[in-house]
Amino acid sequence: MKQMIAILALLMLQTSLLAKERPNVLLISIDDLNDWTGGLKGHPQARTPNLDRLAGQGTLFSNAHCQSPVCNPSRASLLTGRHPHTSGVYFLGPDLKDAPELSGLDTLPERFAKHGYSTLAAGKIFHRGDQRFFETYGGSFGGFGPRPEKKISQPHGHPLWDWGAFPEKDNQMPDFKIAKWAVDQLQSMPEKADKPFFMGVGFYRPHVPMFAPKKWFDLFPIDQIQLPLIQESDRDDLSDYAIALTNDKHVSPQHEWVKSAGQWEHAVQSYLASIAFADHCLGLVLDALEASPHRDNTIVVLFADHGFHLGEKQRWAKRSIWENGTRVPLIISAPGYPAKQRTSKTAPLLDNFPTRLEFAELPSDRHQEGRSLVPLMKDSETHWPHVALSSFGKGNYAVRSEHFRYIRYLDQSEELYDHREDPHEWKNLIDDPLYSETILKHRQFLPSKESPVLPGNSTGHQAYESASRFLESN
Ligand SMILES: [Ca+2]
Ligand SMILES: [Ca+2]
Repeated sequence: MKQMIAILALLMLQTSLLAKERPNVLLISIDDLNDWTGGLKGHPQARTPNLDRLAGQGTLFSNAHCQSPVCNPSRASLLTGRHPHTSGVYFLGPDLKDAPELSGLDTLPERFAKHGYSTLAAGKIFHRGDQRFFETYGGSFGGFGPRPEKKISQPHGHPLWDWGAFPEKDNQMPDFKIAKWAVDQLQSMPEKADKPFFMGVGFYRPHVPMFAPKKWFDLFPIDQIQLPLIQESDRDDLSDYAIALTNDKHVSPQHEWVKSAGQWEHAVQSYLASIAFADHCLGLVLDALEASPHRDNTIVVLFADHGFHLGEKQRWAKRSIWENGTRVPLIISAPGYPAKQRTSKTAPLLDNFPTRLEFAELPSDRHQEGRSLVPLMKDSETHWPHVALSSFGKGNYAVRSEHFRYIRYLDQSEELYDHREDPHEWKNLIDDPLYSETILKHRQFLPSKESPVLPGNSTGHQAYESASRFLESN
């Protein structure tokens, strides 16, 4: 008996030692941030010194893409490692716990908790209900933030759709409070804790309303704002279905309205200001990590959940499977891995789950639909024939490889873009015989099995249903 107790005690000691040696994980998300960052160069005026600093400490995946251009399905996919076409969670609803394919699965923080991590978060990591998935949840601190009594710029439409300088001070902003919460945690967490930590920090800007204090707007004088490059005839080579799917029944403003109301520059300024503010909040957290005893034993992962149009293809916001809708920042910094690294190999956000498991030396999970990105962090030029699949409703898919984007919609219309020559995706090459082999190759990545769309009444559901009127003629 004594011997058994001694063996047990030794085993427990070993387990706790192992746990202590494991790296901490800091998972940072930025809501609705497209490629307007210093590293991705989506807009020449984007000001993101702290994202750039983090990229300098690790690997910037310059060709990273969400699996769905909507918050809920993108995050559900990343946090469970399942594609939307596997789960049926294609749109803003249902909640991942109401999807039969996902309800019994560990989410990423739950998996880490099972393996001896303490898990904590504040802000928006999951689309909603973060407190269900973390042992400690600091709060949303007001989420999308305070709003003025009267809308500033867009009087009509969805209550969240507005932009302008508001409120007065940084400390009135939820993201600032979330950053302060994370700073407090990093400062108070002892160096020799019993368990490593998995901390989520989810920022809400630049998601609408695109509000930030005036000083962030002052960085981008309105008379110097550069509008996104667009081609007036860009939509002429798209199917009616593609245009309807990405415009009809959407809650975002119509591009014609934005232009005629003289708001285009102001909205671009507001997005840039919101990004600069979110980046500032990120900087507070990075400073605290660097000043803490955890700096050399913490993996930092930063992602945004999907892209955002600001007039490109004559449309606004998310909910498209073009480059503007799917390209996101993804940065991973890990102790012992190269710094200042950049790779243009394709990285789906879905790969985050298996990547985290490998870093923390937790058992791999063969049911994961992504793959670990660790080989790319060891050698950014390694052979990587993998693609990112993004969907917007069953039957609507984009396949993004290193150089191409191939799209096929439910009406069977298709698009192909060559990013080596056409970074704005202006020229649909689908009928160009020079690309027939490339098209065939990309078609092979379309899923052979698709879950039906789980019901809901979101903008995505409505747009998807509305666009279906074009199917009858085919
Ligand atoms: Ca989002
Ligand atoms: Ca075009």
